[in-house]
Amino acid sequence: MARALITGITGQDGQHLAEFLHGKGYEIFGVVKGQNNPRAQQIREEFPFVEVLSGDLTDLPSLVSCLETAQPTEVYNLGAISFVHFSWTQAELTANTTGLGVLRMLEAIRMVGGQQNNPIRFYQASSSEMFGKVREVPQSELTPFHPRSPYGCAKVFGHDITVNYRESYGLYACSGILFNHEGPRRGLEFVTRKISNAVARIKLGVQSDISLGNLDAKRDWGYAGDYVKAMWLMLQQNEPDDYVVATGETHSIEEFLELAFAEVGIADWHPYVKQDPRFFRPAEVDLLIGDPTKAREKLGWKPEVDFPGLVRMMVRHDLAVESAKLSK
Ligand code: NAP
Ligand code: F7E
Repeated sequence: MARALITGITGQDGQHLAEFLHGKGYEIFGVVKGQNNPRAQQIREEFPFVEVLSGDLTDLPSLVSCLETAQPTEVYNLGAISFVHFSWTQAELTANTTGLGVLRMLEAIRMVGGQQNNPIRFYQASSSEMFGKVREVPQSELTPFHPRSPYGCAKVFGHDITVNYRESYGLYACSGILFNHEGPRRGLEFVTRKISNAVARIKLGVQSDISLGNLDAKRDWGYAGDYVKAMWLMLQQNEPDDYVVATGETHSIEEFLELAFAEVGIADWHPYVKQDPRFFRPAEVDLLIGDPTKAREKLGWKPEVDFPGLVRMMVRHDLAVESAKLSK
């Protein structure tokens, strides 16, 4: 039976991936950090088919122990300090978790190995943030990296060490260079969910406005539910490789605002949006747009949810959640 070990199970992608792999009949183990992490209980309640294991990407013995218990056929390394803005505040923690954490997991895999004739396959969650100050548009697997944040620098290390371990030790190790992907499970610190949640609350009269940073930034935004399928597909190929996963379209934050407010019947968003210097970054990534040709041609992957569909899904979800809170 296929067995998957997922780090970052409490995050957006971990939850989508667990749901997807469960549908494929996998036995699933999820790594949760901390001695009393409140999100562990949420995972046990919402995903009873996931066996929760205690582990931390900054603690090699705990990763070895997780692998020994789970005996996985596939490892998905989704755990990370993932909020770019926060990575300037705790750059060392970010380097240790998001960067060195990958090396620790690769070393743990080398130590534990996997079943004979069925070595562990490894997926690394690389990021479009590695392209940073982009050298070309759109960005493909061959575009040079120029990260613009401690997070981006840590992801470049994680990416390079994954490629290096594949080339040095013959591990089946893949890096998915994923562009932004969102959805109702997105953390409230990220701009799309911050907007969808605020729009719902403004519509319901419990919030008057929203403060944002740089509105000129553009992102290639897709739906997280689509992107976890690409992760799985990468581990089902004959040979390990790296793939850009993206929609190939870019949209501005202003376009997101336009569609989100329109969804609740507000035609002009300007009176509700303020700009606050606290939400600007020391260095910015202005124009990310991915070229997913290789993923389409080799994996047969394509996104199902388009940009308006994504905004609609997020706003409707938050409207339902916020309305339910009010009626309690
Ligand atoms: P997320 O929602 O922020 O989840 C991050 C996960 O990492 C959480 O489960 C968190 O656990 C866990 N984590 C943090 N520190 C850890 C540690 N020391 N040891 C073990 N686990 C730790 O992120 P996401 O959006 O699902 O993204 C998944 C992965 O893809 C991340 O590596 C992210 O950097 C990468 N990525 C994301 C995107 C995107 O657009 N979503 C795009 C490209 C790449 P707690 O809940 O306990 O904090
Ligand atoms: O910012 C601008 C901000 O925090 C998007 C992570 O999953 O995707 C994500 O990183 C843009 C930036 O995501 C606010 O300056 C304006 O230009 O939603 P975000 P991100 O930085 O793109 C990549 C691919 C990852 O790998 C990461 O793990 O929006 N922006 N005003 C704002 N951003 C936030 N968060 N809050 C604001 O108020």
